[in-house]
Amino acid sequence: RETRRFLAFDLGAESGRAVVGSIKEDRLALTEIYRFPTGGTKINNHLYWDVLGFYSQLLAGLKKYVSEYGSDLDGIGVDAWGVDFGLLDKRGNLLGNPYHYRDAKNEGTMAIIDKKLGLRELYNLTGIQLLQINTVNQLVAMVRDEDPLLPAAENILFIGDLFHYFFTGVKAVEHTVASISQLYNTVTDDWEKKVFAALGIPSKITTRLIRAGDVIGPLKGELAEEVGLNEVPVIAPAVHDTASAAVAVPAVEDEGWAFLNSGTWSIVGLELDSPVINDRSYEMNISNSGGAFNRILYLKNVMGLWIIQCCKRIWNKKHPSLSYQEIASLAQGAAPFVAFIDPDDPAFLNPVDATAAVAAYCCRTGQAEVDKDDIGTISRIVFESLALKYRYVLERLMEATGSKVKVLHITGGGSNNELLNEFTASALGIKVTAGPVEATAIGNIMLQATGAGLYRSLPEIRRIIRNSFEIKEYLPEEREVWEKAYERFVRIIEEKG
Ligand code: LFR
Repeated sequence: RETRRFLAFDLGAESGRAVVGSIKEDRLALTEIYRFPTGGTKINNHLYWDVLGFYSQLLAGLKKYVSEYGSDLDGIGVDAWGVDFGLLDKRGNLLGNPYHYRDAKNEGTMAIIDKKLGLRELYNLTGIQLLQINTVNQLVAMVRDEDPLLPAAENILFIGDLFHYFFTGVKAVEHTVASISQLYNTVTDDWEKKVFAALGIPSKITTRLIRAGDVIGPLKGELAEEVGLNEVPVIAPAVHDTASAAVAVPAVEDEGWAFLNSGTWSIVGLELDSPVINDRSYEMNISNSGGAFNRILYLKNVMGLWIIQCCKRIWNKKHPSLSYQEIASLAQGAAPFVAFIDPDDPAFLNPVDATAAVAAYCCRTGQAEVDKDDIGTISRIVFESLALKYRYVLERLMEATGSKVKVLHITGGGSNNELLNEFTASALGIKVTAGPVEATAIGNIMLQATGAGLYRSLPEIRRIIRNSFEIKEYLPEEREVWEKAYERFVRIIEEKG
């Protein structure tokens, strides 16, 4: 066969997608063949992921593939958001439902970690930003709560790894997703047993590590038969979605670039050859997360479009048909620079009513009274604040590494938001490019293709991506106005009570 085909499953916090990548000569063509909603499930005060439901959806995606392309396929790989995990018992069965990282049990875990190990020591050992959502915090909560699942657990598998296991029966954890758990040492490239020991987390749960591009095993015979596929290898992408997306950044080497993968989270980062773990990176709480091809993704999480997703849910009660598109156009029509929020304020981690949380932040910081039902104003505040926060974070990434960024490449679903792209270029005062939207699925596919022997390096892959997808460019406008806005923004987020 001339055309090689790989199927990427990309699971996000809002939706899961099955995307077919067809590779012929130096071009990649993408087709989304299946999509389903994800999102958390709340039961009795805990927030979970319905992974068995997702699994049925993945099988439906495989069947859809067969109905459209036939029984031949060169590879299957799953990526997902990081930090969340399933635990397997000694017979290899899944224990309970994986918790959602926004579950409230993680509150109070930083103080425990600080007491038992020291936050600085945790950072020194792992090089990962301290965030309440991290795997280590979730496990510390389970230890604190004497969760009976933990003593019964023999293996930890992150969400994408879990589906690889369901597909193949092989227990393996891919290194990029292990790296952001904060149970992993990026320098020694292995699980960090000191963290387990200090925090009382059973280290027997550590699972064999693999790298992006490794063949995990064939899709189980009975599954292949059920969905109608011939024998097909399951090949690990970067299971951490952000690391798969980073592969698909249309960057030219040495142009002085940063990336922003924009989705539920906005991840702002630089690609480095080795980790930077020092006082500055600790103070600025920057992650040295593992990347494919042995790169380090030096990055920070910004709360991102999650805030808009939460606002939309509230507005949709009164305006059921309100779309993201309409939200953006209402924002465009609203008055500029009315007030700012710090998107990373804890008030926005899991708000009951995000529109009220935005209004309350503006009021509490003495900026303005805003009406929570004013869709244009609230969303404009969020978009402007995101753009300004990107600059704030990017300045810190540059300062800690002494590098100069000349272009920011925005990828992911959020790169569709033209207004936010314009704001970002203006806030940063540099050129911004947007696309590809499906960077994560593309990275997933290209890493599978690498495992299948098609490619050997990142520059080679990125050349094909630039060759295959349209990339838009945005240049800064109204520089002075945005400079002033930035000064105001910094004052507000640094002084807030
Ligand atoms: C993005 C992402 C981030 C991670 C967050 C929570 O989808 O994977 O990289 O910090 O979700 O897992």
